[in-house]
Amino acid sequence: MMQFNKSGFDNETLIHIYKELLTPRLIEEKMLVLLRQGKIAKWFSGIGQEAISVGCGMALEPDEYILPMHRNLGVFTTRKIPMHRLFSQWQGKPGGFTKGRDRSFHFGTQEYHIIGMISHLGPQLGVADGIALGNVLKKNSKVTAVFSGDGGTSEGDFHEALNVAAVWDLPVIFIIENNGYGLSTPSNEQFRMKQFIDKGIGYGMEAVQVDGNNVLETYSAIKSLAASMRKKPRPVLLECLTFRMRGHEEASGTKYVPQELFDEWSKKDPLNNYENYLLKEKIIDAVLIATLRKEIKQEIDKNLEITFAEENPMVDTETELNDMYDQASSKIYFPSSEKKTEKRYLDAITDGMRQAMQRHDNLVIMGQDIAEYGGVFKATQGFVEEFGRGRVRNTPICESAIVGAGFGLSINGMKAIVEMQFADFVTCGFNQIINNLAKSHYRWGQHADVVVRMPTGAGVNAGPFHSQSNEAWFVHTPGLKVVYPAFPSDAKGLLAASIEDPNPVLFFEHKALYRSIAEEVYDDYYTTEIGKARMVTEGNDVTIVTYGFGVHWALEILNRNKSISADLIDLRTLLPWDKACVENSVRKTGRVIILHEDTLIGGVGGEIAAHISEHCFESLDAPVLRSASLDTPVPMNVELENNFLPKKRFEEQLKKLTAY
Ligand SMILES: Cc1ncc(C[n+]2csc(CCOP(=O)(O)OP(=O)(O)O)c2C)c(N)n1
Repeated sequence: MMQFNKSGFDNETLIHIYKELLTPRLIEEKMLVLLRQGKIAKWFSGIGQEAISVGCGMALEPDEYILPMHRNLGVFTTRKIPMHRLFSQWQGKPGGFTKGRDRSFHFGTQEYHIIGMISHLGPQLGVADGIALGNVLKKNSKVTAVFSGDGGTSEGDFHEALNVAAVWDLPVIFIIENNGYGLSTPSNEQFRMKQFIDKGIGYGMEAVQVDGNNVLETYSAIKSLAASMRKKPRPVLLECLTFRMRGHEEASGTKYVPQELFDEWSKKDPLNNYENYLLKEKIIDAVLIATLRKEIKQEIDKNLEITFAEENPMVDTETELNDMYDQASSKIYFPSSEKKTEKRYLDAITDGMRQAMQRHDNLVIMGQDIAEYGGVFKATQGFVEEFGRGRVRNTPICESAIVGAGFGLSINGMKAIVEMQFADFVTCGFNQIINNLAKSHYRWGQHADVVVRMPTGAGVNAGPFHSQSNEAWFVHTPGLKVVYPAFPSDAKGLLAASIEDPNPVLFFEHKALYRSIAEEVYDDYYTTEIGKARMVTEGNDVTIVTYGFGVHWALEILNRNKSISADLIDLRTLLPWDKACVENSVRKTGRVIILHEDTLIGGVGGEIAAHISEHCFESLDAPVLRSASLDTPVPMNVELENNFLPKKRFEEQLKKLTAY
């Protein structure tokens, strides 16, 4: 018999908790009926685990963020989201939260301070860190709760997020629903430690274990932890022991779970036990139970009618495409004085960032070794002294959690710059960029105000892992912006524009340009429009479309070959790219070569070449050429590296093209 401790609870509260526990159970029972009737397609059941969601939903303040998972219906119902909105969300109807674009619990809502999951099970943990960091910086004494299944804890994201939260004393309750299975895989094939609270010591973090099926225990534990964390910010790991009483999702069945486990855990059902306890204590009676059940069922039926009566979303391609970005107009800032000083490419970046930090006191920079050390390239030298360690943050080596934290800051009304120490290391933060930053606006209207700075490129004899050009990965991802300046003045203006822009921007900075080029750059703050190319030289024979270091190679080669009269286009932004500028030039010259430092296959050049063939075919006097690095990793030895890079081949191709 489950033991309940009702001291500190009045009867009204105890009944209220009962109702909150009953609601998700009855919704789920209805969903199972609808599933059998073929009226819904898929269902992830949380039956048997409701005491955790409900305890959490009730324990936190309504404006404290909760990041639930796929079995946490009780969080949504406890936060009083109208049921028909949930049903419409599950049915892909417009009354849901994602305009029919995402399913089940994959949505967030600022109105209810719930930030839903993406499928990948771990990324929400780092996002919770960012939300909590925002609260710490705002000094608003709020806690954040985030859920993980026991299976999800095997992901690197779990480790990274707990580690960051511990190092930064972030007030996050990491709630682990230990239900014994990750899909069909039992715990003993997932991890070796006996219990999750044993991990606390490894992270230097308090860890608490509760009976996850006892709603008074989950509620009290979370309430008292939250109260204490509001006073003394720190993360806590909360392990809730529970069991999944149905299959992973309804179609997967339960054959892989021994019957004895169901028998054992059905005796521990959170709702039945609590109900029996309240009956025994004479706090409720059979009549009240029947009345409450009837009321909730009526509410469910009434709300289902609203959803079923709703039309499917109107299909409008333009809306689909427009919603990829937050369209909030990005104002162009002009320098307020003409004063210019010679700045190297790196100085221009530092200058743009510093002025943005001065203008936006909600802007936070995070990266490895960026604080007192100033970053490996010294882009943030002196920033700690000027802006403090709160906003200029050395991070552990946790790219995924830190990009996720950038998103969390943005959710919490802040702005973030994340410095990759080298662009190559973005692979470790890839998921957060591709699946969280890029897709959140389209999915549920949440912008991701994050700039990821990417020191990129070869020519520094640093070999395959410190020299890559990986912009094409991101150009292929709708929802991102990809910016790549070639000159100091653009580096400053475009970085400032990227920071102003509420959308996620991958900002590429060529390492070999940092200290090798300089020009007169405005001292004042200004922005350069994203998505606009720059015509570097004008001519009539040929169009060269390039960006980054390619611009400087092309300039050098044109200087050596004065007889070639070329439009040299520096794209400056790769997503969205300036199609009009390229088309106009190609229509004038009839010949075009696209040059990039990235490797050939699947590079940005392929996309541009295809566009030109499709839209400028009648103007072409020669085949569209591409010049790119060899399709190999970037080799270290200087001669091998020079052979890898396209500069020499480009010169030959250019001459061939003009002679065609
Ligand atoms: C990165 C990733 N790998 C695999 C999956 C497929 N998958 C979805 S849920 C799940 C099991 C999750 O188990 P657990 O975290 O314990 O949560 P539970 O379902 O038990 O609540 C798996 C393997 C996924 N969604 N994401």
